Amino acid sequence: MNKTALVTGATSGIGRATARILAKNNYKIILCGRREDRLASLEKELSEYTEIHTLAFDVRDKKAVFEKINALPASFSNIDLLINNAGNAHGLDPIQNGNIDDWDAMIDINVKGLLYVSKAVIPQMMERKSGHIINIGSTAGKEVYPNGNVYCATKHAVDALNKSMKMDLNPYGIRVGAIHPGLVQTEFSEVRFKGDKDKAANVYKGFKPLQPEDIADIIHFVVSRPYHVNISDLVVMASAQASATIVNRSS
Ligand code: NDP
Ligand code: 8X3
Repeated sequence: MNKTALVTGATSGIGRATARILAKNNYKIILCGRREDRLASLEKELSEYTEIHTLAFDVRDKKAVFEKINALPASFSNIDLLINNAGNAHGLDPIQNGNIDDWDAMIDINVKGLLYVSKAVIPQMMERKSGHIINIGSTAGKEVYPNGNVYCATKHAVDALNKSMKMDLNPYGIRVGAIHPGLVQTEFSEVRFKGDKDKAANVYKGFKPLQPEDIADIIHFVVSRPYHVNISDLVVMASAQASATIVNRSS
């Protein structure tokens, strides 16, 4: 029987690329995100390969998260694979100039949203004593960089939650692992810089950044290992990147 994957943040970037590779590898997919037009067009694209179900909700909306996931049709309700991917950075300011709405958004989406979705999905995994959760962290969850403050804090939280989930869910046979990418060329920087495309493009200038498909490919590798193998913590950067602040832009 084909496995079922729920992918948050499937309307763009890493989540969309992951949905695509999983669909082509026989997973049934639950596509999640807020932008319904994008969910619909991805559903249309991927229905050629597999069964697709779409769920439009904001991960910050606790009630909606539980209502939507609890109301999944029977054919999608046993989720084998949860990809906790939805998230963004909002702003890049020194702490003293930080925008409180940006801080709220990052904490509410990247940390609390991930927790809500996990809480909604985990019980049926526990019942079946099987499942796999992939948390998308970041190199920002392993080191901090100037002005990254709250975004880095949320990704450090994802790193901690990943480790904790792995311990707590261990008795239930549920695999848990995180992938921590460095710079990936997605809509991430456009969101961070509030639609400023030039500023966003500068982030990826002068070197070959990771592409969302690179991360999706790694996610597929991780989830296709035999059951006794759990890749629990994986950092991946572009070859030109050595740390959050060291990027060889002449490459
Ligand atoms: P994108 O901006 O391209 O995609 C972000 C996705 O998250 C979208 O599908 C968006 O969907 C969804 N999302 C954002 N806010 C919400 C919300 N409130 N409720 C539901 N869904 C939401 O960025 P990436 O693909 O790059 O980011 C995906 C993950 O990867 C994030 O967790 C990010 O922190 C992480 N990451 C990114 C890196 C990068 O350099 N790009 C590096 C390391 C980690 P919609 O707007 O439709 O709701
Ligand atoms: C995204 C990578 O370096 O912009 O998490 O924080 S970075």
